Amino acid sequence: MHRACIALGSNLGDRRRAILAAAEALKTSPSVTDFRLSRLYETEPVGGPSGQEMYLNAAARLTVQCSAGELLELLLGIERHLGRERRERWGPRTIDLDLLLFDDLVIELAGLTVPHPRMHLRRFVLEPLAEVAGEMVHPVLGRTVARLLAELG
Ligand code: A4P
Ligand code: MG
Repeated sequence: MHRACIALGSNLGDRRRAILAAAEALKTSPSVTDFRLSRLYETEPVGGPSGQEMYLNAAARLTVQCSAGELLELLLGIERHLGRERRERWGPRTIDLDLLLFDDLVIELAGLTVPHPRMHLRRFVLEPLAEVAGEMVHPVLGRTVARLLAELG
């Protein structure tokens, strides 16, 4: 059993529906138990081209029986499934699912970096995450999610 945290984001189409559909897909996946989703936060876009729509962001904490690599595959599969339904050609993505934390593991593979390299810098990640996993420790920085959020200033 492993404890993992996921960031969910959408700035295209029915954002709320995309986030709730992704959450439901995760929650009902056979390898997932103990799923908890934060509230949804409307946030200003950070980076990327100007004139982007506002994002809707959330975070989830879950317990999984699979590996981090298998969990990433599950996330990418859900992204593909939801993106395919409403994706505009070359437009922004309907749903972005990032693996933030996986137990206290530090993973640096070609297709998977955990903890997510920018999570500690982003309010749109830390604020929802603190709601569901405030006590979880960032294994590289050695500080809890709640403390990282407080330190953002
Ligand atoms: N990958 C490696 N590590 C991970 C991980 N821990 N979790 C690889 C998920 N994926 C990981 O991801 C590209 C590849 O990264 C994946 O195929 C996987 O093998 P992607 O999601 O297709 O690309 P991306 O979204 O452009 O990259 P990334 O890193 O998710 O972007 P960012 O930096 O997270 O920025 N502003 C607001 N307000 N809210 C947002 O949600 N999101 C972004 C995306 C920018 N600004 C935002 C928001
Ligand atoms: Mg992503």
